[in-house]
Amino acid sequence: IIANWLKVVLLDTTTVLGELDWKTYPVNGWDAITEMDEQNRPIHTFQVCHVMEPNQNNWLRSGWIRRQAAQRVYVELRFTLRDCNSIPWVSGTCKETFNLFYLLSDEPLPASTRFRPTDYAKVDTIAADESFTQTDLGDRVLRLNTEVREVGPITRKGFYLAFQDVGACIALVSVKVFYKRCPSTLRNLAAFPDTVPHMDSSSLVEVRGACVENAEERDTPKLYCGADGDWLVPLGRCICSIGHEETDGHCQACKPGFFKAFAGNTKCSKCPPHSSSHDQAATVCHCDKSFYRALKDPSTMACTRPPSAPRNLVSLINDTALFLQWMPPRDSGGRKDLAYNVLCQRCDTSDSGVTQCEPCEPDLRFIPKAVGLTGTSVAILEYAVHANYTFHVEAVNEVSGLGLAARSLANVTVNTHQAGPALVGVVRKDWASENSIALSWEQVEQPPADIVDYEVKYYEREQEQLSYSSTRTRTPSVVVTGLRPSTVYVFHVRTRTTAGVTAYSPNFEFSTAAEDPDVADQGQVLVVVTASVGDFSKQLHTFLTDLYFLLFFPVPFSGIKTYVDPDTYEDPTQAVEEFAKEIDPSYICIERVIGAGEFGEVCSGRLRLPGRMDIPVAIKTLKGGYSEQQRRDFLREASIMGQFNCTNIIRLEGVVTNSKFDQWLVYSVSFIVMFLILFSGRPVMIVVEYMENGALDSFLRTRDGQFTVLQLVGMLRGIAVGMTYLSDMGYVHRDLAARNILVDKSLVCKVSDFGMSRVLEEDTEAAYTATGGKIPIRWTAPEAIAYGKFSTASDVWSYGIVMWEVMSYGERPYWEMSNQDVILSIEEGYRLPAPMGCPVTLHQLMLHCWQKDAGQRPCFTDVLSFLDKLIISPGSLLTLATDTQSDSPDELPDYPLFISIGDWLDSIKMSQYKNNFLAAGYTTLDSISTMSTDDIRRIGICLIGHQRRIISSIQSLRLQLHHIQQNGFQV
Ligand code: ACK
Repeated sequence: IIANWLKVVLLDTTTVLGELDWKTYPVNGWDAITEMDEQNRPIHTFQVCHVMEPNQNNWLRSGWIRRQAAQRVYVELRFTLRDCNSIPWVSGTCKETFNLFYLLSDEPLPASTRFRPTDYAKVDTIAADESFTQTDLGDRVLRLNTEVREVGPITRKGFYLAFQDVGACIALVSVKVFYKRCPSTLRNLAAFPDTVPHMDSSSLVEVRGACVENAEERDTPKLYCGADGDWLVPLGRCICSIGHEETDGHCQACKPGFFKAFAGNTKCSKCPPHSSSHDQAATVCHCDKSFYRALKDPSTMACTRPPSAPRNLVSLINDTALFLQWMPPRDSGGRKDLAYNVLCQRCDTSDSGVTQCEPCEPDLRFIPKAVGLTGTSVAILEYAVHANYTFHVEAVNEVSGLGLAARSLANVTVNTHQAGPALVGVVRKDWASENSIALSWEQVEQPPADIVDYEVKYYEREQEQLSYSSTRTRTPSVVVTGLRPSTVYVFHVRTRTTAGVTAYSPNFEFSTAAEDPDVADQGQVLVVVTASVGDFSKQLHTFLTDLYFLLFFPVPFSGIKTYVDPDTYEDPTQAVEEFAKEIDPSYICIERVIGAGEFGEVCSGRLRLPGRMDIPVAIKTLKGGYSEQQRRDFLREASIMGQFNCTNIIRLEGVVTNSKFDQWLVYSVSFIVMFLILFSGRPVMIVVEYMENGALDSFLRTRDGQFTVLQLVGMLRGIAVGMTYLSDMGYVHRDLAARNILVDKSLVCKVSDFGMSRVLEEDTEAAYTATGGKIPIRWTAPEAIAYGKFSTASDVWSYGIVMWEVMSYGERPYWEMSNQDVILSIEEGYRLPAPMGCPVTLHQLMLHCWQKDAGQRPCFTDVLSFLDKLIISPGSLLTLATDTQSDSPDELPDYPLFISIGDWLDSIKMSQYKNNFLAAGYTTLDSISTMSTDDIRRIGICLIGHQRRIISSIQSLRLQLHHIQQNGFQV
């Protein structure tokens, strides 16, 4: 039951103001008594009390009562009935009940109608509950009874009630006639009208509800009106429409600032970030200015905007491919669907100095693709040489282009000057058979770098380059096989030099010979043709895969040359002559001094060889007043460097050994340089390629935290390529360290500083060992320190240290520990922990390089292929080494508080954070030694550079504590 019935009164004798006009039969049976109450309202009472006389049959009949909507009515009687025993001398005729009757009629009976008791139907015999009630005092009080009887069904428009007395003593105080209705109600957002129950008490009235305003029907809302006027069994429901929510059974409009996009009984939601609704009943919140919603975005999602431009876009160009790398934009616009598009333009400057740009040629290949990149790098193949490309990397998301906002572009201009024109003259057909064509060509120009091979690309002319094939040859001729008879093929050739690929030659068209019918019948030829042409796309795929790996991961040229130690020459000058080109000083233009070495200044300048473009170079000079030994030591490096030819090894352009200083005066452009030359007597110089970013260690220190892990791994890969080359040549570097790696403008890292004996004199890191040699302790493998056992394996150890330097942005290995302590710690098994933000895989590689047993360390080829795997699946770089882990074998001891937190922070120039540590409860060095990067962040140190410095110092502290635990505390 869900609602209380509604009472509709048809008659109430207590409220009838005038005469009741009820009839009595016989006239002296019932007595109508009307008294006035204190408010002067009539009280109608009917009495009868003929208890002493036998055979009583007194009737009292009401007026005609209109039934209205009633189907069944209720009669409520209030009366007193005397107990026969209470009447003295009462005879046996005394009764204690009376009878209730009714008569249906559509209208009042005419006054003349004779009263006939038989016309009336009996409802019930009414008895009193108890005629008298005993009071506490023992008095008997007449008690008022209330009895209710149901009368019906009422099938006519009205009815009469009649009361039959058969000899009782009754006072009928009030008669109330009413019927029940189910009241109008709201249920499940539907309104139900008030409803009269069915006349048959066992059946229910089904009522359909109407949805309230701003609601809509889901399942037909229904209620059932029961006979007693109660609502039963609610079914179905309505729900508030969009823009409205339920409040107190109604659907109210959403307030401004709120919205509801779907019909349902949910509340209005607050407008998501960057959106608002100004009116009531909003079904959607509109995005604020410069914010947007993509088509697929749900209305509950915050409005977003296009990302900002990619950051730190750099280009890298190696032998055959051009790489672009960048960092994600600072602002992703609040979305996760960030992608990048690479747009390319080729800009050429005419002789008159006007630069014209046009879209790049369509055959430029982008790997993996140019549009919709999700990673932050792309490789570009098939670019033309001697061209200026401008690449725009655009960061986009689903809302890019929706507004008027400018595009988020980062630009980089790449100049592909390093290779040269096609180098191939006319391509001639030497002979042709049905299935083969032999071609040859001439090399027209002096190549700028050594020729690796030629690539011949060909396709059937009729196929218009839908698919093509290609082949390689080391000589300027080739026999292309697997062709179809009588078919015209288009060929073009390009040269691959160690400096990159050239542009393709123009197209040359040649036809295969006509088919010889005798031979064609022989299945063998057919087989060849199907194998080569039918399987074309598979071949192409294999070829492209090979090419991809060749371009991305060129394996250094190995096993052909071996390194010749210049010390094996009786006269070291001979070695210089053999391996280093003598440069006429008039070709060198010195511009400025960029550094100082042990032997003299290092300058930058330009080298202008006749017939060649001038190139930027670094010029190492030998101080004036040098001894013959110094001159030999100085030039020793050139005779070593001159033997190498690898992208990741600093390239020797040549040496100046026998010049006259007056020649120099003409060519030096700066006063300092002129001065320098004037005082250096006969200048001796080593000219090497210019590396714009200088030494790797200082380069990283000034760009703390600015590279992606992938960029750092790219640098490490370059160094590994250089070291693989050196180890293949049989050369042991002995002083591999970040300070001896140079970085060019495209972030290509090259190994430099050759000629160990000299280098170590110069290297401020080198210290004398017990055996008297001078060794850079922190970078050197233990067996090399202990017994001078230098090998490629000891270079691998140093490579591990370089990895650590790179990943920690130029931190000093083993921090401020003394050399002696470093040696002892290594001996005890301690190894450098992973720098902050270093992927665990890279730290594992470092630990692998630092195995005590040299035989267990990886070789450089292993290192290189490991790094290549990481680059191909950069997901492997996502797990970072946890920085709380202790790399020491045992737990740290309790140790005394040597210095205060304040002193410690002062010592690392981070004094500004004293309060952060103290406020967070870090008051002892003991407590900070277990802090992680997260802890550092939590106490409010947000700058990455500062986090790195503090974490690094904590690691160093941990190491020192471990050392103290092992060896005791020495002041
Ligand atoms: O860190 P840097 O700028 O890089 O300072 C040192 C300095 O000369 C003394 O060695 C810089 N340097 C050495 N070789 C080159 C080179 N090939 N290109 C550019 N800078 C060089 C080195």
